[in-house]
Amino acid sequence: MSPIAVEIVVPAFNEAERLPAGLELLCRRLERLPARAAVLVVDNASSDATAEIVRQWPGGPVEVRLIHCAKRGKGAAVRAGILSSRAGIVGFCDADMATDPAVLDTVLQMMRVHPVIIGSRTHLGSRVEARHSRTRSGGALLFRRIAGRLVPGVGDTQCGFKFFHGDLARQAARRQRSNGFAFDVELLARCVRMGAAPVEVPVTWNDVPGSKFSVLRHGLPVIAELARIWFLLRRTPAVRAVPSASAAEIALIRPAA
Ligand SMILES: Nc1nc2c(ncn2[C@@H]2O[C@H](COP(=O)(O)OP(=O)(O)O)[C@@H](O)[C@H]2O)c(=O)[nH]1
Ligand SMILES: [Mg+2]
Repeated sequence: MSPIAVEIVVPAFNEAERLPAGLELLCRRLERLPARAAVLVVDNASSDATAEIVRQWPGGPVEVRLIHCAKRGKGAAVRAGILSSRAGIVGFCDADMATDPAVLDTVLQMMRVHPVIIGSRTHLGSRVEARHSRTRSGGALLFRRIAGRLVPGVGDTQCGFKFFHGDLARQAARRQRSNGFAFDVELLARCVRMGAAPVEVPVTWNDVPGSKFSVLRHGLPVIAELARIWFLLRRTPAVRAVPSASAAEIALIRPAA
């Protein structure tokens, strides 16, 4: 069997409802990729059957592993997943598969050239099927303004669908300090500081009910996290060397027929 070329981290907190359909969809997609893939579900102290669902997931061509992360938060979970990955390409996506994983084929082909590919709901080619509440959309606008300063040139830092050359992701995650919902901004900014410019791809995005994000509970902490990221990055000099996937790792992905 060929080595695992792509690992996908799925942060999951109390996702017993949404995870089975999400994992099923993701695994079906991954089975058809021209590269061997595995899924790393990262749970932190879910009080429902999330962990059990992953433990009992039937074996198949796509291995599904469970990782426990002691620290709470989406950022902490994704960081733990990336750090336990070993593949040449590492990515993450949400348990609800709000971003249609059908775009994975395109993403993998683009990764032969680009070290960071991210889904973007602001891309003109994207199909955004539903919208958030007005309060959340207003908050998102403010967030985008600030995030745009930290990661210039990126229209949508928060679409939960991002792929990286593995060593680059692991180096960025090792430096990542954000544990909450704003962690994407820090992860991307750290990649940029290592010389890797993110490329945005159009996605089909569907707002799946059951979001764990509450404007009331997470709104202010997320803005505070952005301020902290700004402070952290001010003291981080740019590193020149870009760690990228080796030619051998990229060769594991066959060009599209
Ligand atoms: N492990 C872990 N995952 C989380 C946490 N908070 C959110 N997530 C996951 O992050 C992903 C995105 O969350 P979601 O609730 O869909 O947020 P939204 O799409 O931004 O409204 C889902 O897979 C969640 O299960 C957390 O504290 N720990
Ligand atoms: Mg969601």
